[in-house]
Amino acid sequence: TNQERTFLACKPDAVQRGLVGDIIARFEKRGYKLVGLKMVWPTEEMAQNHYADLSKKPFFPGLVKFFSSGPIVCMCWEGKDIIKQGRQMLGETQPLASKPGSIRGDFSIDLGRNICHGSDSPEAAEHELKMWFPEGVSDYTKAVDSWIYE
Ligand code: DAT
Ligand code: MG
Repeated sequence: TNQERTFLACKPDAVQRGLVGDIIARFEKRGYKLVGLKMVWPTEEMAQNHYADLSKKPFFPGLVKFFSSGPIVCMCWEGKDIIKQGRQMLGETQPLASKPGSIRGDFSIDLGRNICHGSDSPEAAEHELKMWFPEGVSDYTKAVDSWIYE
């Protein structure tokens, strides 16, 4: 189905470094549909909830502090296979292991400053979209879709 949706975010480092436009442009140019977009400054509690799966990890406190250190840009992207494709377009968690051409491989170096987030499964996407877009997203038709999908 073409209607799959995922949650992607530009982390505080991406906002500070002025990379938001570049990140959005990659998904737009590929042909995916932006259906939700907003800036949010996460509280520590929101950061803890977002990364709840990692709460036992030694790096969790630092991760929460970083994620709540400034505004992030929350996005909902829609399209065929977007959950998996989105992860591939981000690159590896470790920027040094990310290929050139991926967002992390092109724009970042350190693990704790890897500039972007993407849901890693359909279950995570559903959970994260509910958390960051409780108001819902925009259902609309994109006129170019017949030039992107056959
Ligand atoms: P991803 O962001 O690729 O989904 P993740 O969910 O495993 O990766 O971890 C969330 C973030 O936590 C990751 O983007 C950077 C940070 N992180 C992950 N593993 C880490 C580690 N071993 N040391 C420090 N920070 C780490
Ligand atoms: Mg993750």
